[in-house]
Amino acid sequence: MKRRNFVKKTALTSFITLLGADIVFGASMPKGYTPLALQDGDPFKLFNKHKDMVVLNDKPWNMEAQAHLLDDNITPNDKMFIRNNGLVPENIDVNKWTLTIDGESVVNKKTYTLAELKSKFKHYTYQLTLECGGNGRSEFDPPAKGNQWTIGAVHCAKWTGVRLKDVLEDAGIKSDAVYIGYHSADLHLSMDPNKEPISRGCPMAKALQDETIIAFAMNGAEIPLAHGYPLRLIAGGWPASVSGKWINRISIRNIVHDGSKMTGDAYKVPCTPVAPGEKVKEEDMCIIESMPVKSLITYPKSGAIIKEGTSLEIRGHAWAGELEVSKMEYSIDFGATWKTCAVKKPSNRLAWQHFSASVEFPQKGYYEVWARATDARGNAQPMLVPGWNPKGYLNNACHRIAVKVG
Ligand SMILES: Nc1nc2c(c(=O)[nH]1)N[C@H]1C(S)=C(S)[C@@H](COP(=O)(O)O)O[C@H]1N2
Ligand SMILES: [Mo]
Repeated sequence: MKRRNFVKKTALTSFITLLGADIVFGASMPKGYTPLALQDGDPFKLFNKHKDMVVLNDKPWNMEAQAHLLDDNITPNDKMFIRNNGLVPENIDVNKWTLTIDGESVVNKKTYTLAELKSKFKHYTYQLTLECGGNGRSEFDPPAKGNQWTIGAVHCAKWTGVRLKDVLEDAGIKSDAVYIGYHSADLHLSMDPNKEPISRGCPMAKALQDETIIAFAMNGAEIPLAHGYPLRLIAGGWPASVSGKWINRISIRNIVHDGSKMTGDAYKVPCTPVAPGEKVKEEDMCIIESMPVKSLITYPKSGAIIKEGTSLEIRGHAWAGELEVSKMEYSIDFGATWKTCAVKKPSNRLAWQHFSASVEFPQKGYYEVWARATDARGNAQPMLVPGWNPKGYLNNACHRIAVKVG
């Protein structure tokens, strides 16, 4: 038998990862053959996603959740949105995967294998909220280009890894360090290996926080391929674009990181409010840091019908970037009056918080339940779409669901 006629071991490993099951006779699969279960390119099967997830784009893959899918306290893989800027890396060989720490402000450039990272540094597990900066973009008027996210580009999974701080300190941080920037294995849509789809980062203060980790596990298992397998940076509470997937290099920079999607107007908003549609000069745009206060009603699903005279138990999650949510309210009269919801403490800093309330309706008819969170500094969610900005970021308007009584 000629070995070259058979599927390569690396390809086999990635098929097994995608399928989430061992291919028992995988060694006999012809070279270049794609298992049937993956042939149709069905993204739901491909990424193990729930059938109610909504695909926004397939080149690159982008899909979002619906509010009712996000009801779990800890988001499982099948309900996590996917945001890719490039092509998912193929043929990942974990035994050869390394992470290099370099940059102008590193004392000793270092390269770690996955095994070294795992054995050398202490492991930590945190539940961390990741929301795409463009979540809610679809509501801006005039519209902004880009994925038309509604409300579903947020998740709060449990990540396990080593502290970025411990790894950076092991390599040594020079006193002139201001920023870190990640580099990843995904391929630019143009297939040009010299172009990076995305290479973002954060100031040293965020990089050195306890909860900023280099994760190798999610919800107690390997990180799913679409979410950054085998190694991912996680910086909860900041635009999820800071949380680099498939990372293989982190640079300690003596300037604000200038990688792909750090420059121009990407992930930036006008430093001071502008009129809808206004052109904004690059120097008047500021990099988004902590995400604003926001919440989602995850139960019931919008369109719920209940009997007259019964109360409705609503629940959901609220989050506020680097801050805690201190108050959660709901309204059944389009925001004229508000009542308090019970809101729990987060499981750890930067995890979303659960809220619930028992809602009574005065009579038969159509209602909307609106939810509003307020952060520890007193910032409340706006009832309608907030400050327009050219790229459609940071829409934290109150979420609402429709309810019919009787
Ligand atoms: N390497 C890499 N990391 C990335 C991205 C990407 O395209 N490539 N997308 C970023 C953006 S814009 C977001 S919103 C989150 C999405 O994370 P998720 O797909 O796990 O939900 O990953 C971030 N990290
Ligand atoms: Mo994003």
